[in-house]
Amino acid sequence: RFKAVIFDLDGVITDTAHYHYLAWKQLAESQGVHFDHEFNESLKGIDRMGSLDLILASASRQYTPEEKLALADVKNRHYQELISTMSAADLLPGAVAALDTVRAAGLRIGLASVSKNAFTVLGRLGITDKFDYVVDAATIARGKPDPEIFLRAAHELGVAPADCLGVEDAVAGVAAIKAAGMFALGIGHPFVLTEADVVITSLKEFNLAAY
Ligand code: B16
Ligand code: MG
Repeated sequence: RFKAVIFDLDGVITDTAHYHYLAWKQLAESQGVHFDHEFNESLKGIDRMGSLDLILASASRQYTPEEKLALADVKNRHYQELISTMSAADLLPGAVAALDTVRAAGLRIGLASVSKNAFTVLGRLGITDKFDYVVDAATIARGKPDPEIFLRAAHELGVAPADCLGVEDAVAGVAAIKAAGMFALGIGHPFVLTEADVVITSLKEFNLAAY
């Protein structure tokens, strides 16, 4: 019944959350801010500057916009160093099979990641050509939970939002899919992704015919 499937990247197709964790932790601690896995969870799906603002909210002083840009850049360079060794071995179980199932069913495939490193990550994973359209996060004004990125993907794929299935692991991402008027498949736990139409544990359980 769907005409397109729009995937999130981090936490759905690959797990870059750990690399974000390492890079943000070093940055946070350099500013005297405690950073742990729980904090990292709350940053899932939130864009770079939004994440930095959440971290610096616990700092003991105010930062100028210039200082913030410089800190975001330090984090990003560390993150880029960490992802530079990624390979197809970093694909999450079931991810390629899910993409191939969607392709075989004749549906269009989009990627809606707010990561400005998404093109690099897709390249390292070796799956760039599996997508008909990849949103360039640099051209998105409002991050998730705003529906902008999912609406852009649908528009560029030439499919009405109501005919799209969105796949997300983050609360903010599921909210963005629902706000876009799409069917939301959550990857994670139903107690967490309460807004999703269906929740599965990983793409290993992906069953297009069931939604
Ligand atoms: P970058 P997604 C998001 O990707 C991550 O979940 C989030 O933790 C990260 O801060 C954001 O990308 C921005 O990433 O610093 O590389 O631009 O889940 O939308 O694929
Ligand atoms: Mg994600």
